[in-house]
Amino acid sequence: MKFSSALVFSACTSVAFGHTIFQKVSVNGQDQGQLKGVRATNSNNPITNLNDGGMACNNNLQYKDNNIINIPAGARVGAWWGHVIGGPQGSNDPDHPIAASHKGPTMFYMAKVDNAASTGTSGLKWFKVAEEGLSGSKWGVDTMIANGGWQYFNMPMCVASGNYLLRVEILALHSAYSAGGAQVYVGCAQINVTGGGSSTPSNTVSFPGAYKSSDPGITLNIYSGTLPNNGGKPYTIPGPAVSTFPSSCSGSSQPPSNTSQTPSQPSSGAGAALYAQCGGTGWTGPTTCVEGTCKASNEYYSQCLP
Ligand SMILES: [Cu+2]
Repeated sequence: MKFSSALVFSACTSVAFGHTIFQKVSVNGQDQGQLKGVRATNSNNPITNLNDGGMACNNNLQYKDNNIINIPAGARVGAWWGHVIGGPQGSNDPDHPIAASHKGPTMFYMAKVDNAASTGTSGLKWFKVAEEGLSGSKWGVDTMIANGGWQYFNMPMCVASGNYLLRVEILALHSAYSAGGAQVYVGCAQINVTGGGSSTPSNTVSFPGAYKSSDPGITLNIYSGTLPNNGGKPYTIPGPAVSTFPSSCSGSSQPPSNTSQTPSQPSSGAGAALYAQCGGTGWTGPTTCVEGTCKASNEYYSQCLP
């Protein structure tokens, strides 16, 4: 029974159970607003066909507006995931932001576009700007859950200024022991990088096309006994290497002095905005809500909900 231990962790194969949806962005700790400037589906089902056109920015986009989110080069950028649109499903949802069984890497890609609000997704050239795979027994997904659904990266200082689609991805590997079992969760944000340089990476890929089921990081059994630690072996994140950028770039502005490696938190004494974080382990920001009521999703994350 090679896969018996995997089955313990793979309860989430039925519809709408434990899946997740990307649905908002933060910039240097400032929540940009629920469903603002993002392309989000209302289905939390994963994509499992690696040739699906939705591999770029998902399918059946229910939430797509004309907002473009300004992001200074060097900013700390967050992408937020919830089990359903708005966050938890019901008042006590252990599968928000995603079921803990859904171990796997998290990634960010970007593609240069003329107009982030209106562009299509076919033919785009995607470069990877960040990834978190497996470290010891901790996966990128574990970090996202510990952060209350937030997945972070630092916008490169010298990336060319201008419009991009930002592709946010979670790859859940709990059922990846057979081909077609890896679950791709993906969504995109419409962004405009300001104060950057002129660097445009050349190691780009296409979505669909970048991943194959024969990739070592796509079809594999991550379980050793009951531990989802890939048997203690290194895990190879799919896709290209993270792009590198020059350490200094002409024509760029200096980073704001308050840019830090850790997310800054809203300091307004007036309370958190609707859907913003209002509590949880380690939270030092506002614990009251300007709008809505502060409700705990789990020990790590409370959120202002209507
Ligand atoms: Cu799931």
